[in-house]
Amino acid sequence: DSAAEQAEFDRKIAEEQKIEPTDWMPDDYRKNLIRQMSQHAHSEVIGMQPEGNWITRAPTLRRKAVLLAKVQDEAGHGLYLYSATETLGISRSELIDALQTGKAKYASIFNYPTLSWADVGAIGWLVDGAAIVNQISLQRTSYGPYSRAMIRICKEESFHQRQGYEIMYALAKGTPEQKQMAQDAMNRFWWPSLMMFGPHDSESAHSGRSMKWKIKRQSNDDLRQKFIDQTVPQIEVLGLEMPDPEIKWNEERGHYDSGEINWEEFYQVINGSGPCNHQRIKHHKAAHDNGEWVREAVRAYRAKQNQKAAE
Ligand code: FAQ
Repeated sequence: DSAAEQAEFDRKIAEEQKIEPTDWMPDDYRKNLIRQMSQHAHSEVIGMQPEGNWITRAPTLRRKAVLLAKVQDEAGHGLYLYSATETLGISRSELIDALQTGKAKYASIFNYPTLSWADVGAIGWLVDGAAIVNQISLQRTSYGPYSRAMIRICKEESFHQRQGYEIMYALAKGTPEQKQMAQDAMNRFWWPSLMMFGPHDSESAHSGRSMKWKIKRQSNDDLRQKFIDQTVPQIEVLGLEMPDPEIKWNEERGHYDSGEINWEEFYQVINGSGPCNHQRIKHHKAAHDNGEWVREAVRAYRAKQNQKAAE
């Protein structure tokens, strides 16, 4: 009966056991997971666009090969996460539809344009860097398929972060013009990277329940602080100026203090009015429509196999 099922679910969560697709779970747990995991999947897929923009213009063959591989990895992460989401009983086409009609969000960061080659470095370093901090925490999430996806994805994201930092390092130690490009890219991507962690804990609608269910293991603000603390020394190694004049080591807290995020900008971007929101969805729709022949071929093949099996 449902009281016993709920008790069994609660016991598993309390004892750090994973919830698996065939296990009973509360409806709201399932819904909240579908929401977060699908938005995570959409982020990976939409996230291919800003960097994809530079594949044809990468400065060397080596940089091009690395970037191509990195963007392909993001596609893989997206597909991996869609599959994990489908284990909760929702179809891929429903998920894609929610993205294209604006019902489902994707990470705000991907609504900013990539204006120079240095942006590719800044994205790998800061955006993948922020993604890893969040995803390392999610390796311990309570839903089995999501947790296992995170373990695999983090390994690849670490490589992405390193390749981005290496691009930034080359530019920051290069000519004055190159150093300026690196500075400009970091300045533009710094604040949007901090926004990736979501609103302050006090404003976070889903955090309470997600923490209780152990879907989320650390709060938005704690993860953001962790990212700032690990990234500031990297800025120092690059020899760039701080993107935020209020960044300052706080001996008492044992953390860096920093300035306040522009939350008005954050809400504008997540509600569809960022610099590239329209362009990103338009591009996704076009790519999806162009791929219809593949889905048609899959359906025809499946029908043929079914017919053969029936004969
Ligand atoms: N952007 O109540 P909360 C990557 C929404 S990594 C857009 O705090 P929650 C790798 C939130 O969805 C990026 N929307 O929500 C890569 C909710 O709206 P809803 C993807 C945001 O879920 C690198 C509302 O605000 N990573 O792609 C954002 O408890 C380079 C209220 O917020 C993940 O998705 C935002 N920044 O906490 C790829 C990680 N922040 O759904 C290519 C998994 C908040 O009610 C290139 N997700 N919102 O309409 C999470 O950890 C969580 O979902 C948070 C938000 C922390 C993002």
